[in-house]
Amino acid sequence: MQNRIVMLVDFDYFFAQCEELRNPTLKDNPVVIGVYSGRTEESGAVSTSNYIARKYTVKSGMPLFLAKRKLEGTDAVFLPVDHEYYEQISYRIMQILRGYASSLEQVSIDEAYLDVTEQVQGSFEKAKDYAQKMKNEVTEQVGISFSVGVGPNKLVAKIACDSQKPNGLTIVKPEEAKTFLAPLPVDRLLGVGKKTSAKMDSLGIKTVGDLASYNVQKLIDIFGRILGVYFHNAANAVDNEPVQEQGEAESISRIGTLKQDTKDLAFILQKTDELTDDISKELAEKNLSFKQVAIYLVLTDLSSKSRSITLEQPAKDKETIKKNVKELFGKFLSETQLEVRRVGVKVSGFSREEPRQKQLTSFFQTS
Ligand code: DCP
Ligand code: CA
Ligand code: CA
Repeated sequence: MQNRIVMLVDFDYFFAQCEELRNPTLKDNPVVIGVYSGRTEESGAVSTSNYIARKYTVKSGMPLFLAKRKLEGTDAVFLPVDHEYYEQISYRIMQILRGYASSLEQVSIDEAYLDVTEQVQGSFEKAKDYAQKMKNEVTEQVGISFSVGVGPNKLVAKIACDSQKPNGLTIVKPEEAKTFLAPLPVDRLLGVGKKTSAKMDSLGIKTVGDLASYNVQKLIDIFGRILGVYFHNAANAVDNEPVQEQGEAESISRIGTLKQDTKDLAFILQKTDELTDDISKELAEKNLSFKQVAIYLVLTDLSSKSRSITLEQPAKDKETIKKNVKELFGKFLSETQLEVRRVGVKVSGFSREEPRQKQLTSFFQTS
């Protein structure tokens, strides 16, 4: 295979940066974006925060009350997620980035891989100026900063990007890739979770370097052929996965009309459960996980409303949809006097489980 040049772009403190964009006076304050569960005014988790808030050790996923405590005495600003607005900004940036690549693979609302091999004629020197030009254009056109990792494949580009944030530009040339990965803990590799890293630890494998020099046949005996070969290759910075356009729907939704107008939660949930079963089949067929669950409803005065919730972790099961739909409707019904006529359920924020079986198999065959 010809030498490739792959970039991973990851927008900086994305939801919080979007909020700063529409209200620049926030820039000097700690900013925390919260996913409010709605149970009480305080309950919920931190979606993300700007870097000023991070100095006070605020982290994604942390309970909001804890973030509040850490930021006590500061002029911190807490805002709820506004997913639609972030989607719009994301879309505009992705459109600009597309112009810079032969192919672009969006992996989440704030991340995309770009294959720029042809654009920079395979030169890592040129890639640096090229990435800088891309950053400048997005800053000028949209006003959002991002970090970018440049490497010979997706695996190296991703880890390069993570190594320097925010507003980073990190280049790892093919000949530097192995040394670059070697000191990192093994769980930085895609597909090495808690269980696997504990197992590796018991084998004396702590770093990616340890894994790279571990006997591949032993890895195969322990983890099976597909995973064993994958771990061996990944640790040695070998990754032939192409940058693939997804070209897929960004959400899956179903909508239906109730047999009668109602304010009865149980009656509504009968309908939304049917819709959810249907959505869940499509998710399974496409092997997608989702990060957002939304409800849509039309009231008796024909006004339509929607409410959504962002999960802390991607999920793929029906029960998660049903639970969140129930919460969203429960909350909504307590706030309105009108009856509901039509209801809808939507999931979005898709990702695929990684490493995918298919991905690993093709990896195995080509390496
Ligand atoms: N997000 C979330 N819950 C999490 C993690 C992230 O809702 N537990 C959302 C908010 C983030 C967005 O996804 O803005 C992108 O996630 P990143 O992990 O890329 O984090 P940020 O972009 O916020 O920060 P960084 O500058 O570290 O990339
Ligand atoms: Ca980000
Ligand atoms: Ca990200």
